[in-house]
Amino acid sequence: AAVIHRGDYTAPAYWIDTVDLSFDLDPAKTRVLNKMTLRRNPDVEAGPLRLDGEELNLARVLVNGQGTSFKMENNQLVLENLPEGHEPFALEIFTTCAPVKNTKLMGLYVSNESFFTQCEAEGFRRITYFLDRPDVMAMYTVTLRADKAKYPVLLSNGNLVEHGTLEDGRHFAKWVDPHKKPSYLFALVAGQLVAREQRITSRAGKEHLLQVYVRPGDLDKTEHAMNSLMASVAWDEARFGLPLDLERFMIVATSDFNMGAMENKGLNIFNTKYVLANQATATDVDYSNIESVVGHEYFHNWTGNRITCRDWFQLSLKEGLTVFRDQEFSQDLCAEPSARAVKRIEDVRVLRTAQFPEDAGPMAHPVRPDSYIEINNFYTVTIYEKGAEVVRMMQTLTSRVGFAKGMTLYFERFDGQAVTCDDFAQSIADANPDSALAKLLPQFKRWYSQAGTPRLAARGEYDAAAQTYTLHFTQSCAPTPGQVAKEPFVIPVSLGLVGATSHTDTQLFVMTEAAQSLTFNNVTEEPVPSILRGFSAPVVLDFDYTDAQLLTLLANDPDPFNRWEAGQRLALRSAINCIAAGAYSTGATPLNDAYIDAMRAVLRHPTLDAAFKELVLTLPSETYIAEQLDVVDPQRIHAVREAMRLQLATALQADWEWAFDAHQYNGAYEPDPVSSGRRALAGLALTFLNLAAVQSGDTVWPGKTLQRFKDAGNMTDRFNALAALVGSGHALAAQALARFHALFKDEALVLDKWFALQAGTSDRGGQVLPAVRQLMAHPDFNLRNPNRARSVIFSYCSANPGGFHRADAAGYVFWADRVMELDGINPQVAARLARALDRWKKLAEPYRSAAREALVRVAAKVDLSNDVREVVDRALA
Ligand code: B3K
Ligand code: ZN
Repeated sequence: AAVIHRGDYTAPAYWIDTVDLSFDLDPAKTRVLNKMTLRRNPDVEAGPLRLDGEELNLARVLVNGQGTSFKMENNQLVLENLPEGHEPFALEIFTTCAPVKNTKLMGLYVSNESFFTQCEAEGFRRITYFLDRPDVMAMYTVTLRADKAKYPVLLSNGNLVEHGTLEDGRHFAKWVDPHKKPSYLFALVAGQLVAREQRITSRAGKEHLLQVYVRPGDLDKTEHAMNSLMASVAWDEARFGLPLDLERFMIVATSDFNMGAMENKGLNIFNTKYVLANQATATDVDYSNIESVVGHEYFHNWTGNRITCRDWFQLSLKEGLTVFRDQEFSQDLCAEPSARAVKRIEDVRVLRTAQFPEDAGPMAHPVRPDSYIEINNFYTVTIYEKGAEVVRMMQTLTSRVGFAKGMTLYFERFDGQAVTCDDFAQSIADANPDSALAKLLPQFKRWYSQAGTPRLAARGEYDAAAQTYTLHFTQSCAPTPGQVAKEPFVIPVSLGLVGATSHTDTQLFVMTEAAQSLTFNNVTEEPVPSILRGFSAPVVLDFDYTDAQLLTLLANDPDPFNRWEAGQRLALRSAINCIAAGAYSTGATPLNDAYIDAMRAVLRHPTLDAAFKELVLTLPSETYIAEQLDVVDPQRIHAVREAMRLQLATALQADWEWAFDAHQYNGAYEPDPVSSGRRALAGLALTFLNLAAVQSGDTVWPGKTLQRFKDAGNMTDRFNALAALVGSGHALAAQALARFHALFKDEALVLDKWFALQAGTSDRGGQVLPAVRQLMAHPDFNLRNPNRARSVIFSYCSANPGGFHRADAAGYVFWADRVMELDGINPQVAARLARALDRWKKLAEPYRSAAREALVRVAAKVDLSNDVREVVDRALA
């Protein structure tokens, strides 16, 4: 397959100004009439028109109403005899496609007897022949025709300008989008749907209609999505002065969707997982995810849609920026500063457990990649989450007000255009000419061009006589595929000094060289440095803290992020020491008394909030521990972490009992951060109480947990109780699981949780894989539905290292079989699964050889998709 290079970008030979699409919707054979006006691009040498198309049946091509000659060249319709000159001409293309056969869920497809589209990145070419690239922006008019009884609702982008009935029980709707857009933002929906509606008035006094469309029966689960949408509209106006630019803004939910959601102009299409919620079926985490994703897609309306990407190498221009915006949105919705910090810790945890491994593995790529084979493989945590960190550093280097000014300049310069990451960075810098960003811009942009996670090493030196404290910093970055040597990054280091009784204010140190020092004066006692507060840069910080220093930070650091981080470092150190010593047998006690006492102090702390306590008392994940090691024995990591959990459970038993009693609350359900923090801590307490009970043979807590499972007034408490029973391996788990299934057999999203819990549960002697095979044979399992496939297969292969990495290689055999099976159905989903073995080269034997063998078996399949081929070839390279 062809490698596409960023350096090869050329502007298109033609522009498409208008598109008039008519659809006769039919699941087996949908007819698409595409009438365009085009003109030659005067800035580009004249050449043929090459239109992309995939799995289409071509019936007719007319140029200015006349038949014309054309040829087909690898999925392109090539027209050579087009009118000379630069006048616009009309091109009419008539094709058909088969939505019901579309299992890739790209282009036009059928889900639950309704029609949906997904066009980003290159799905529009599966609907009609087109210049399917984001720098071709056109005005769209869309007419939909379909059977009225089967498809009463007909939606597309923009405004509904006409609708009516046709012969034979059919009807039509005509939509005009008032904004020009790239093809990847096109959408249509047709089916039996109902909407929650809300009229709002913007700050500027404009009226808008907001709609959330779902299947009949799901309307009682749309209130939270609508509230999140209203909050998003208000936030973007208040924080960035960006108003809603449409009369009507629609969200539609579908249960068959490859990813989270899609920001089609005025017609966002969502995975049901990120729309539907009520207290009986959704957890606090679901509520919070819905708020983020609704915000994220809405914020794309400006960052992505009004200004879009020139080419797909610029993907982080819209994705990194929009993730940054949705993270800021969720933080700004928090009433308490401590809740903001909790959100920051959660975001960093995602970055470090998913993006750092990506940046250290075979798929490592810069935030602005240099090449790809399949663009769908580059919707990654690097583009999204690391991209967001790069934008966050720009804000840190220009201030919050300065960054907002930069956004304003960006829209003044580029509204309505398809641009690059350079254009964005230049705007932020130019609006802040005196900022550190403006002074360092060329070097700062290495964050876009160099892959890999930089390491920032620091060493402290205290001079008691001179009363100075000096921090000596060095930075480095390991080689990544295709990039051997790296130049120094601009690293904004937010820091302060913490003493036994006092501490300095936070200051910003901007590191630019390979080695640099910073001296503090008038330091009267040897301090503990609190470095990288709030995780001010996406780097690994190496500082040789003593346990005593970490305990000081955990107790006294005014920065909540570093306070949490100190606890994580202590736990990580115990885990690594225990793994290295091989002392991982049953009964091992990796944690020392000082750590246990410190955890008790946090748990019982009178003023810290519950959500923060829950984060501190959650041990680093097996994946995160593995990332710290050069050679990974997943079973040993699993055993050590389990021993640590058991130790926390038993040593703090009385404290967990107190924590559960103090934080369980049976009043009205509210998904706000304070109440959900309380539920999270009560849930963690139950988990530990059940672990301890299984160990001691106690029956009281498992019994109480089962009762709570039965009585719970909301899904968060109910699921936490179920998970506590299942996670402890207690015999009561089986009946709770059966009851849960019976209660929620008609709720697809709840069944996904039921499957995921069992596939992701702690492995005790290899029971998970046989259970996973049984789950796949369950009547409710369906490999074609991405949510369901993920709930079983990904929960096992990607989120259960202790269960997946088996010494007998059966986990890898299962993985290879599923990758190949899924590849025949949905290559995008298969390629995500293929990444579960990204880090195989770090594995100890026998895992390493077995993992390689599984990868080789997949790579040997002849008709593999480009998607999976790119992933496995890079892994084996
Ligand atoms: N922009 C979409 C991603 C579409 C990916 C297609 N493979 C969702 C989002 O980031 O908002
Ligand atoms: Zn996005």
